[in-house]
Amino acid sequence: TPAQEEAKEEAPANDLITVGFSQVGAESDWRVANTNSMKETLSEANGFKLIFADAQQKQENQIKAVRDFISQEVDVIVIAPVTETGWETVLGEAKDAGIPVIIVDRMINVTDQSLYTCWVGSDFYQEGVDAVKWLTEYMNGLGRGSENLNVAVLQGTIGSSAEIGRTKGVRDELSKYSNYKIVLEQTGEFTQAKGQEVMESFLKSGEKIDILIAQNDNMAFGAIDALKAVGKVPAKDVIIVSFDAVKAAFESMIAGDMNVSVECNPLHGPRVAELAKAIMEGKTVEKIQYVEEGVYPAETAAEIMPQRQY
Ligand code: GYE
Repeated sequence: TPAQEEAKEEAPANDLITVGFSQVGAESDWRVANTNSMKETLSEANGFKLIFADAQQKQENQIKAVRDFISQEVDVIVIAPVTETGWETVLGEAKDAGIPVIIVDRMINVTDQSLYTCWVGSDFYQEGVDAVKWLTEYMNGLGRGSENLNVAVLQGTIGSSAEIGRTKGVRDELSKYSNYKIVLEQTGEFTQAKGQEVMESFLKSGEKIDILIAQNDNMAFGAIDALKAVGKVPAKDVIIVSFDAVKAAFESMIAGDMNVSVECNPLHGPRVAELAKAIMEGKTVEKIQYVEEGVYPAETAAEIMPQRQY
């Protein structure tokens, strides 16, 4: 692209910005899209040398990776943290080494805000609220708005911002309605396999389930398989509310298996590239940056699907 050509001219090969990126893992379609976005943008053509480390969903691996980045004297460290807590020590080491840290996607929970330079990601709490706002309107539209409705929740990785925010947003918004009740809630680790397994156990529990809220699309896909396996019709017998809005979720909605997916945008690469350049030029950057997101119900899926980038 012309932009890449321009970047190439500006950044001679010996001037590449070295970025160490500690990624959560490859647990979901969202994650794969996030990795691709980072790899595509933090390319040599754009003036970067990217060192990529996959943590396999384990924070201890991330801490090791960050220490490696420090000893390799990278210019910038980027972390998509698995969980919010447990970052003080290693970020203190990065600070002592004078290496700026950009946090992407999930947040970290530290008292000393100088331990990272900036963060870019989603408002997970708002996503949870938006999901329930959509749900309650939808149930009203079905004429079921004042029924006693049982909700099952498949949570993401416990202690991750995406889980914490969505859980709280959903609970707070649901608490406004006395007829909605969360009867089952368990983690499916954000993976399809675990989502299916936990949904199977939800179904075996004998609880009546009217609505499933899966904290990401991949767990919803697993749950949909579990429902079909016991002869239930997903999106009808059990309303399916999900998060991320990856391409496969649009396919699932078009197939009639899912009712809604609340968007979570994984395309952080361009934003991170800009931030890394600005930081290297000594500029002050905004500390907290949220990305824009929408809500995509099944009715709009066929029309919107062709425009989706991930
Ligand atoms: O929703 C899920 C992924 O942190 C926003 O992590 C991210 C979440 C995303 O595994 O699919």
